[in-house]
Amino acid sequence: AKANIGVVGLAVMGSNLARNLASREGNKVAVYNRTWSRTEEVVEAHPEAGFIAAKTIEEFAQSLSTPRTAIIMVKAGKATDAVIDQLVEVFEPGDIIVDGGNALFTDTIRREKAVRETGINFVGAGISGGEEGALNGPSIMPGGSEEAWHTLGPILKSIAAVAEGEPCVTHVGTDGAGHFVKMIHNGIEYADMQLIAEAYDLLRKAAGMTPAEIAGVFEEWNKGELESYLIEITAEVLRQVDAATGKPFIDIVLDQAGSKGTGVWTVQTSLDLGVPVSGIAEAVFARSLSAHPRQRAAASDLPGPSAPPAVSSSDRDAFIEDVRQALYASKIIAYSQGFDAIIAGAEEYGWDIKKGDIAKIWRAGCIIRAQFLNRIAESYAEHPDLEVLVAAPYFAEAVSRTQEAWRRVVIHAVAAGVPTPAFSSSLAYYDGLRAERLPAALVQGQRDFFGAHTYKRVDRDGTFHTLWSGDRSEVEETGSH
Ligand code: 2AM
Repeated sequence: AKANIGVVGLAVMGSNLARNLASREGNKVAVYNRTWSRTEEVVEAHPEAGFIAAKTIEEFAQSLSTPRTAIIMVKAGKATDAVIDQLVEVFEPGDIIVDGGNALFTDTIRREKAVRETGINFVGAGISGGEEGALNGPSIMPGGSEEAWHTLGPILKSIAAVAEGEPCVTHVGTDGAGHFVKMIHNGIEYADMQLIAEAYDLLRKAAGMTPAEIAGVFEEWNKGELESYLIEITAEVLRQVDAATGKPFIDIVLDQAGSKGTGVWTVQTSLDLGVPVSGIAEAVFARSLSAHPRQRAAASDLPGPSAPPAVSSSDRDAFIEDVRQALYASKIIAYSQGFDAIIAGAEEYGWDIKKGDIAKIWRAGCIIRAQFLNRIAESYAEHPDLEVLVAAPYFAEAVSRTQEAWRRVVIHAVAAGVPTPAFSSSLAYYDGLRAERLPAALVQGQRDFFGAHTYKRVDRDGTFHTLWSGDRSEVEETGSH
């Protein structure tokens, strides 16, 4: 019998995805890896999967029923292009090549265009949830054509995580839409993690709590509106004790955060699109700052506040509750900004992205999975053309209820000298967004003064310039601009 689906690239993500596919009713899975010994290893370790092992790419193509469908799970970049080139040689028009790696969406747009010329379908699919998700059910964000989705949809639905009875996969949009949305997912993940880290830092430094005590706080928070995978694992990380030293695990970990680039891509892309994803940007910058040990050493003697405020033991519970509310409000802003980037990307690249469906497929299988996403899905279901998520009734109410605590926490952090870039910038964004008048008017005045960049008036249409170096009268610009 031939296989209905194949996997190319059998490192951990690829072999786990292949095993997940094989475990589902109706699937027969062909596998191929550049290095044959790895294929043998995977096939021998998992006889229950009944893999068809291919030694060559030709054999792989022959082992697949038509339309052939193959998921590439190799390192993003050159390896992906190399495998696509190989598959295009042995596949036929109507067949489907899926890139399940973490490709940059503009690469996916380029590849889709090139592969389409051969009559073969190319689908860039974001797959979230890491190794565990690949094996037991990831959240999957496929782009590509409707035609490809018709064949691929049922297969991806069979392996995706399930949230409240619904598989966490939807056809996101054409060409690079899936990888774009996966990128934004990772950006939101950066912001969410940084916000949680700032909450921890405040409880530790401003309230003087131990990691174990803070773990207890996160366990409590996980029972309420903050309930999420990231809050849950934060409690576990903070509970962990280092076996070698007996110290809290958190205290033996070098405080320099790494990254693999998707957060940076989100910010770079958002800068190009003109979307203020300030929470995500601060999260990326916070990791960069942490990873500059020589600069940090050079600055380590610089002064902090001479009289930092103390949180007395009788104030502690109120402070903890304020931090919880600040975290919730900031988190709403992070997601609101992420969805802004999705709206702007969809507009720029011509994708019809259903925001509510995106929130739904993030409810399970991926790192940002949380109850909270149901509220986002509901908001977009009620108001599909919502201008900005934070203004949806549910979130507007939540922010109204938490904003005073949010302000107290930022004030306290500033006074105590505890850095909270994501809390602070989210609040600044919120106040900027809701402001009746912004000092952007002054910036426009400055731009007109030094560069004759012109301005618009609040009271009538047209484009104007003031003769700053002349008699300072106003002239109306005509046509040519
Ligand atoms: P390998 O086992 O032959 O190294 C993760 O590195 C996965 O990507 C592995 O399955 C690896 O195959 C595969 N890979 C890396 N570079 C590749 C390339 N240029 N062509 C094909 N597969 C590649």
